[in-house]
Amino acid sequence: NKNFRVVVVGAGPGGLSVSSTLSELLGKDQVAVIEPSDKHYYQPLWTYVGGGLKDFNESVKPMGSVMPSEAEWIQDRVTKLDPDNNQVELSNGERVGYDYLVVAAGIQINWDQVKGLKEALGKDGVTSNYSVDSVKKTYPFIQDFKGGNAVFTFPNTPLKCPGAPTKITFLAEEAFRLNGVRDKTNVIYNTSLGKIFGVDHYGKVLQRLADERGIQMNFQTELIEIDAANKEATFRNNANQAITKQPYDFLHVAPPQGPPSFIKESKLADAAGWVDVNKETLRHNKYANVYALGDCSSLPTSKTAAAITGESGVLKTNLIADLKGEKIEAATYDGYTSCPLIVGRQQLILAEFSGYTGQPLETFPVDQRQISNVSQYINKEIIPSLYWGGLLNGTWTGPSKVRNALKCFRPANLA
Ligand code: FAD
Ligand code: UQ1
Repeated sequence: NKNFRVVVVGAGPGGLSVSSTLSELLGKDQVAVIEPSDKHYYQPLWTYVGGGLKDFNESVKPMGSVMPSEAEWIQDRVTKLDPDNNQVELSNGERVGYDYLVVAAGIQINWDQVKGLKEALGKDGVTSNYSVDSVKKTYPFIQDFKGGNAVFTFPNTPLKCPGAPTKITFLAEEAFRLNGVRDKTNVIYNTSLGKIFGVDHYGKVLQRLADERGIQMNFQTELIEIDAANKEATFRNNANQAITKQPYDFLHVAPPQGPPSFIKESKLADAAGWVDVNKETLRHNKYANVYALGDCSSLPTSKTAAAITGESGVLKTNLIADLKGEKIEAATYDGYTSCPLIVGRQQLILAEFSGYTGQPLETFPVDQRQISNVSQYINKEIIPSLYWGGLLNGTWTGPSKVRNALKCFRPANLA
């Protein structure tokens, strides 16, 4: 059995932002990163890929090229967590021991929870920006669309980037206008939620925009089945249990999601299956040498890479204090998250807020509810560099310092 000072599970933005800093601090052979995939994906780009505004290749890098040089990459999958023995088990049966564990394994997509989805995906107008293969189909299907029903769904589960299903709806609606098929098209957005966006501060603006663009909204409406042969989708209304069938010519699915099974089945899970951490310190509520961040954590904010920027800074401060045996006042996470709401090829509403309080936490000294082409440029061209060159190597821990520095420019009438 190998033993490490710190073991990190997963090399998405959560795992890399932490392992880069810790491996630099502790030196060789001290930090292991367990990650099966040989590719790392910048998933926030996938909305732009689906909308035809970015090439898929810009969202991928070889895992070896983003792995911290001082960390040991164990290219395998964790199958079991054994926190009572400070060990994890790999798919090859080996065990890896740790003093401290950081879990950052992301969210699991449960394609099977919609009947017929797996078979239908990627063919005959059925697509999803939520997978590596199908995201490449979205734009070709939008361009091939000749009119009829364009249907978009939002699942009845937690999901990563809760704005993503809405963003692709707006981008597709605009594309149908540009392609001259909009007047023969019903754009239908079926969401399991009771409103378009969880935070009303931005949601009200978004709803007004959806109305202006003629997007039909159906609330509490959950996709339960796809009949690809007949191009028909089945929905359940979760307010009155009514079942409706809807013919589609284009269908974008945001699939049901949930905690990874190996976490759900472990002692680290809360009742819902997420890694049960303190929402301020990111330390596990029962096992003091375990931390988690990102999509697999129980942190009650919306699951985004933007949230991970803030989470990673807090986690590292607290874990480094543990490693050094220092008694410091714990760093605390405020629930910061962001949803760059792309509403057109050159239009974006940069929602930034605390998922804990619902209060806006805006970086720039303007009312960010305004549609902005500058925000679109920042999100499309600048934030990707901040991700690859700042978040992954541990130096970018979110915009809170920028926000504080710019505060003096903020008009008094803004929140
Ligand atoms: P992930 O990035 O999913 O990484 C988890 C890693 O763990 C993976 O590499 C995986 O291979 C590995 N892993 C899984 N299981 C195991 C195991 N058993 N053992 C070892 N390793 C394992 N966020 C934003 O901030 N802004 C956006 O605009 C935005 N848009 C998005 C649009 C789309 C279409 C999607 C899909 C996501 C979007 N996101 C956005 C969300 C963002 O991509 C995620 O929140 C972020 O990637 C989560 O990072 P993570 O490290 O927690 O998990
Ligand atoms: C951010 O830092 C980040 O990660 C690098 C994102 O994820 C892709 C974001 O979406 C956002 C909004 C931020 C915040 C950065 C700024 C400059 C507001």
